[in-house]
Amino acid sequence: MYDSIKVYADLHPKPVNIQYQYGTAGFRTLGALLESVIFRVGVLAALRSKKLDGKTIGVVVTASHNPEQDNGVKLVDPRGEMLESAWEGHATTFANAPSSDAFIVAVENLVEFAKIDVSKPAKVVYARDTRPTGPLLIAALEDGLKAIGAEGRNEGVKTTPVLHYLVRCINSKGTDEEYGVDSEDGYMKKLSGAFRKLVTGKTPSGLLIVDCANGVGAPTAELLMQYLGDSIPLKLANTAIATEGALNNACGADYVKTSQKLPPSLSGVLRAGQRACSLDGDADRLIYYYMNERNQFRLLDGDKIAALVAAFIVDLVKLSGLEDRIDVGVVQTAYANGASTKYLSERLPVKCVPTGVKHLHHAAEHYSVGVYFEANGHGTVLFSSTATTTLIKHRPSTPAQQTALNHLINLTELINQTVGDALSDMLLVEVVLAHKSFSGLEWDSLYSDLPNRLVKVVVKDRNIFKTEDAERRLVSPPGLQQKLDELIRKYDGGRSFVRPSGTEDVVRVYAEAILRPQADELAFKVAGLVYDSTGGDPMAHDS
Ligand code: G16
Repeated sequence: MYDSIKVYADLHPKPVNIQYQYGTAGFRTLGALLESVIFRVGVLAALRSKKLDGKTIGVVVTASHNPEQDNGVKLVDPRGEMLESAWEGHATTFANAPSSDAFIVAVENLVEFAKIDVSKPAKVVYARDTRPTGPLLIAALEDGLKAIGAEGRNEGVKTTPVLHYLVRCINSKGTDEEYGVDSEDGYMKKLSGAFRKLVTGKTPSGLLIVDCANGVGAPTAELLMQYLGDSIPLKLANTAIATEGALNNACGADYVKTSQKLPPSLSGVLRAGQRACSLDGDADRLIYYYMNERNQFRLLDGDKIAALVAAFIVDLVKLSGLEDRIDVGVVQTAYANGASTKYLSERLPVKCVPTGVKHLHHAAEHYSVGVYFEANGHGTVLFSSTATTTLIKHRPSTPAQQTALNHLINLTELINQTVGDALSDMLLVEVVLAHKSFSGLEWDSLYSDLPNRLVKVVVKDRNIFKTEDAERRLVSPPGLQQKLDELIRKYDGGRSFVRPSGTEDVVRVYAEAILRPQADELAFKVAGLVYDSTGGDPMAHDS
């Protein structure tokens, strides 16, 4: 095995002078710099599979919301969740081994450290998004699998959430917790079937425009539309997956959330009162918005989705008579708008964790039903296995209870519980809007967002920024948090924090305040302090 790994590793040498880091969602940098990393990830995924007795591990080659020239890789554990964090360090060590010999030593060390029986089988299922560097990187991944003798299953171009779904289906096949049929067709049938049941007898809330970010969400949404038939009127926009430079460019969930405006391509298309949504580059994030009567853009972000969905589920749990047996909780990050946290905390338990789906997912597992959404639109709802069993075994005493119970059971099918899934979340939102007969305006009125601003600052070394308290406070560089505290105190309702991004080479600054100009001013002053304390790009710009 080691001889073969060495032969293949020599075909994918690590570029000199580059240090890789497993960040918020795997490795992410310019696609042209990732060949050696992806090869090594292939070997790592196979070792993880061997360690877990031949369970299938997932690999997605994607850089999600990042610009088209970037690429990256996300690893998926057997239940469809993100790679166990203890293995992130191993991934970083693998990626940074300077030579093929050093890489072999790293592999030997991991085999010994993790007590891996290398004679066990290894299975890896993989897919990629639509980036131009994808095919080359998939070839490198396949070399990694060949080098170690792993069985690979190529799923071609798929969304990240579809790949997560497939991993869980493959590993749960034939068990009590069978998750679904392990094919894209199985995914489509599961989601569309549950959706149709949930909206039976309800009137759809009008045409929904779906901005596909010119990415993999476009073909996937197009296919989903065939399964959904006339149960929901959808119109796809930004579907140019073959146009160079179009991916995530002035469109998509990240653009809309951070710039707080309509993708220019939808300007003039979206009429007053009409709602639309944007997916990101690998279709795991979702942001909604609508134009109000005065033709002003109104954002309905991940926080608003969490509020809408959590309230709906709490009501159904009460109506089905299961209030005493099923607790519902919400998980957010520091980016959650203060108004959303207030709204939700008055109704149910809310927890704040560091950025990254892996953190939210694990925290959400502590509730019978855990609703987690990042403000950027990345999130889902988890039903614990006990809660799922309770739903199936419950015998309601009234027809109204039965109806609510059926809805909850159908929601467990509609929601992709492995990871945030823009298309599944979109159908979930549409179900709630149809049940409540809500327009964008009524949904928006649940609470009023505090004005907020996100900016990013390019610094020499983002690694000097260390945080605590779920990333709400800086512990390094020394003294900077005290300066921030003094500044923030001057703003009515001011709140701000600084953290290094785990997906881009920047430091992110978030600020909110009671008034819009104050939120903007606070964000840019904090960015200035960040720059002054470290030496960075004075041109802090909108994220
Ligand atoms: C990834 C993560 C998200 C995170 C986002 C930004 O999203 O999955 O949990 O919020 O990156 O992270 P950071 O602020 O550390 O750059 P995606 O959609 O890009 O995979």
